[in-house]
Amino acid sequence: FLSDPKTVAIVGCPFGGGQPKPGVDKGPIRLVNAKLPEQLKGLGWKVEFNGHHPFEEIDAQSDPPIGLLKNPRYVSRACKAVSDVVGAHAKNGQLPLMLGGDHSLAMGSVSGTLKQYPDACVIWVDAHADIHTVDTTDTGNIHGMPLSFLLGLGPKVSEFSWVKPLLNPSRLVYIGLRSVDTSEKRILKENGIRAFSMHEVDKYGIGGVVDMALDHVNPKRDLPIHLSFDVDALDPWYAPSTGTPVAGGLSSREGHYICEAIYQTGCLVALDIVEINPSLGDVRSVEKTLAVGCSLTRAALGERLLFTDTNEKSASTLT
Ligand code: 6HN
Ligand code: MN
Ligand code: MN
Ligand code: MN
Repeated sequence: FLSDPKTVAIVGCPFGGGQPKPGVDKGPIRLVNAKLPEQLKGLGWKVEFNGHHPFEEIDAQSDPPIGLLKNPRYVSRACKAVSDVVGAHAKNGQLPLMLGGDHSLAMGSVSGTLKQYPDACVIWVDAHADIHTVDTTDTGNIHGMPLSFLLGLGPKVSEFSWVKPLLNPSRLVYIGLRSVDTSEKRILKENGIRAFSMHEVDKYGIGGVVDMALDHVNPKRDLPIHLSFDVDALDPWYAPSTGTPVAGGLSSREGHYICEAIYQTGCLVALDIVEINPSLGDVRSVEKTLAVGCSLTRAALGERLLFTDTNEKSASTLT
């Protein structure tokens, strides 16, 4: 799916309007300062990064809630911008890497991917289902809702009319869930959406879960894959600096295994790494979370524990 030389286009999204905690907008800046672009170059990628996306602020007065939805215009405009940028990179044969910022941004990134690849499937790695509709949300935080917009579920909100319901429920699969609201469970059931919670990870092991998830959304391993990775899928031990941590999550290796296995399909066309909040926790927690964010990204872009298939020279000198 990607052009040669394989290029990753970093879409830095300093944005936190989809949730209430300050600081998540600094996630992408800190990931880039931690030398993520250089690390990806080290894996053999050409890296395009033209600075973080400048989102225009909207003052709270001109952005009152719509129903329960908080900052609806701010979130909608930011996501529309992300959709356009991600779509353009995908069209160029580049792999867009969206660095959040909060998970509402995936409304934009997944929209951009689906514009270019209408048959793409989405693998959503998260503690949460992020599928509340306008009717079911109890917090009004839009980072808990992006999938309902992408799937076209629930009442329409004209502010978000640019989001086309391009995602078929059969092309979505979750891994890592453990905090799913009652109304979200109903939505998953009604729409027949396949989900592998931590219970299934415990029962089948991460290898079995990833195989089953891929068999469900991508049985012949020939469809493009958008991987949307919320770092709160990891246990808070490994990713403490995040806004909605939930105990009992993926181990560091389980998270990396998901990324490695998806890379190995050769079908990955877009990646989101979201919800790192460097304002939460002590210095050590922040360092830990940024480091795991970088290494998950490297794993999804081809880093191997033994040899990297993108740098055969180093593999052959080792033998
Ligand atoms: N995330 N279900 C909760 C809510 O507010 O609707 C939590 C959402 C968390 C969203 O972590 O991306
Ligand atoms: Mn999420
Ligand atoms: Mn989450
Ligand atoms: Mn909720």
